Amino acid sequence: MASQWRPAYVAIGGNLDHPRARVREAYERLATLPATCLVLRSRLYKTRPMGPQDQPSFVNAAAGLLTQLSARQLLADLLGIEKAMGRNRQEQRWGPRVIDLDLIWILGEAIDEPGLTVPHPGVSMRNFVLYPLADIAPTLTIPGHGKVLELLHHAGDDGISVLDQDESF
Ligand code: A4P
Ligand code: MG
Repeated sequence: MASQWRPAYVAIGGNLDHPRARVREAYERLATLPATCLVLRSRLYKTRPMGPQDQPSFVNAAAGLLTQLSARQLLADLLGIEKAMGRNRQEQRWGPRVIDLDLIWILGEAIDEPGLTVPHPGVSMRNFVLYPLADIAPTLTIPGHGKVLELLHHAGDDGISVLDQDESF
């Protein structure tokens, strides 16, 4: 019997190699994952880097999926997309990257294992995750963290703006 379809949310970010185009490419690649439908796309946000400041601004976004994959299978596919898009794993922590795909939440899974923690532990501190997520899942409550809109108000809007269509980036 086929597995159930479950909602899942993926945070997308990058700041190298025309990041707006790379984020759009990530959406297209998410849409081709097996046993998965890309259902929702957030707006794109220009965000100040968390971590080292001597790197370009990031573009951040969030995708809403329906998937039959397990959290582990989905993470493996996300890492596969990062690799296919040229992500270099030798980077410094929180340094520049062409694309980063983080599994924020998937219905019914609470996992804390080496290599996979879901819900993503950093979600409540990161406005560059919460603003895009609020576009597509404003009523979501993330177990262990809280309601997306409340987390967003707490995190604030420092360094974050909706990416203007005309802005070259
Ligand atoms: N991993 C465990 N759980 C997960 C999960 N739920 N989703 C493991 C994705 N990966 C998960 O990931 C390292 C390992 O985490 C993976 O191999 C996977 O097995 P990574 O992407 O190489 O780690 P990272 O991204 O360098 O570090 P970390 O702590 O995950 O940081 P973040 O949160 O990804 O931050 N500034 C702005 N403005 N916007 C950004 O998007 N991103 C980062 C990276 C830094 N500064 C930023 C942004
Ligand atoms: Mg990551």
